[in-house]
Amino acid sequence: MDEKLVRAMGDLDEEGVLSSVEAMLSAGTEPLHIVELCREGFEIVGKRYETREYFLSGLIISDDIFENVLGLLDRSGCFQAVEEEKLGKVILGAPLGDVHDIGKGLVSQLLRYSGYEVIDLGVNVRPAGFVEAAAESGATVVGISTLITVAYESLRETVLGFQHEGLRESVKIMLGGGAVSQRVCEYAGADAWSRDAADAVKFTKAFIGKE
Ligand code: B12
Repeated sequence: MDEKLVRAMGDLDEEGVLSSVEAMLSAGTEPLHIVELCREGFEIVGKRYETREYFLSGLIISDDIFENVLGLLDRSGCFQAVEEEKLGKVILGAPLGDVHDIGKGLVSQLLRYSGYEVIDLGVNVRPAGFVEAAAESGATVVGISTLITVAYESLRETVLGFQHEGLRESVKIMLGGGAVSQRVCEYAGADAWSRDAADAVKFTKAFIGKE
């Protein structure tokens, strides 16, 4: 079943993807596992784009298909919102030069459902945009989602921006998205990185120190 979903996503077979997701939900599969399989499918799409088997339209179609997967997950009520006191504020955004926002959206949902207030700055956010938002809101955690390599420089500039404003000690910065790695984290001078949306919640809990 897992392989079928990954393959259908890679093949841009919307019907195949949605029927697999429906079957998995009925069988009680963890929604985050479904998301992870879709992410693997997206990787196939990305590779086919690199080898010119797919074009930009292929990337756009994969996004559309995933929107429908999210619709199914939402309707099944598996992402349950928690109504409780906000545990802290987290700023999220994609850096300057990057318009990918699917992973960021997932991270945002998970953080919200874990009781954190999310200030989502959207995509293509200037370094100063992150710094200003943290200064204005008092948020102490910033998450930056990066899918393309051209955005590495703006990651570094964002971290430097916090330093210049004297906020680096009070704000923790986590990176995520397909283009990040330990080396990128070190280059940018961030505090943590992961390619797993659930880690955004783990990091935030550790940074803010509340459960
Ligand atoms: C869908 C897609 C698009 C869609 C995006 C739609 C949208 N609303 O986001 C569209 C069509 C807009 C698009 C555009 C482009 N794309 Co594109 N796209 C993809 C694709 C196929 C999937 C991306 C995706 O959403 N994956 C699924 C999500 C769930 O994964 P994720 O973001 O990594 O998130 C997970 C984790 O990383 C983590 N996470 C995410 N954020 C965070 C944050 C924190 C703090 C933490 C802890 C965790 C975390 O949680 C998520 C769940 O586990 C990838 C291929 C790939 N391998 O990823 C290419 C890819 C990213 N795109 C690529 C390219 C080249 C482009 C374009 C330049 C194409 C063009 N010629 O115009 C433009 C970029 C424009 C720009 N300036 O940004 C390249 C980038 C190559 C590179 N080295 O830089 C890729 C890798 C394809 C490839 N292999 O060539 N794209």
